[in-house]
Amino acid sequence: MDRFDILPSDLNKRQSDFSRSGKPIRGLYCLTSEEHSRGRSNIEVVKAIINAGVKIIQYREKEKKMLEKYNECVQIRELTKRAGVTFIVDDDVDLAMLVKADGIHLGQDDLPVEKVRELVGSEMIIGLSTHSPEQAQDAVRRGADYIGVGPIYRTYTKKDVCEPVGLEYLDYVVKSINIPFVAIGGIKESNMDEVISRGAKCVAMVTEIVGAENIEQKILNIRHKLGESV
Ligand code: 3NM
Repeated sequence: MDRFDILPSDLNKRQSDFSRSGKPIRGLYCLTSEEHSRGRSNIEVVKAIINAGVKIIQYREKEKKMLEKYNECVQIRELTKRAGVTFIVDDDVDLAMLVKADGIHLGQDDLPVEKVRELVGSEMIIGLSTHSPEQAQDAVRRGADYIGVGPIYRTYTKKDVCEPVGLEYLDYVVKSINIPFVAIGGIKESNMDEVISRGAKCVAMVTEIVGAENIEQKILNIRHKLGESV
């Protein structure tokens, strides 16, 4: 059997785009990356993202010192809370808990989902990056609230990224996994139609947004393509 084959038991699973805590995982999902932000600070970028109506933001900074990350996350928590935006912190469980983020996003080499759940409780959203059908099934078994599915296309934004998993893995997740998922990796305004037409309801973009000359206009174009009223 091919690894992308759909098992009969997987069929007819209804895919939800809500996490267990009731927060929607859909639409445009934005991530910070100051090194790609054309000299703008993360806070400036987050303000523009919120102004343009995005409902999920992940704080992702691999190189900064923890104190700087903490100070930025405190500000972003305040901004997102006021705007009713879901705020997810990448990797750092302690940081996510301290700033009372809505969620934590983990990678395959981070702490196990079920152990993080013991720490954060049932209300916090736990997302897990996955790159294969086996990892997606494992994420569901471990109790992840949503999975990242990628990289769909080639990307140079993530340092230790694997080869693109392509649209075949996306098709597998659409048909076989019944928790929300976020398609990620090399997704742009120019290629997002391909991802959406295959069933992705939530698309994550880093450089396409933070590196845009006019962040708000870029987001409005993308939200329009997603069928949102802007
Ligand atoms: N995670 P861009 S790809 C943060 O495949 C991240 O899990 C990925 O950046 C994964 O939108 C990626 O600039 C980087 O291509 C995505």
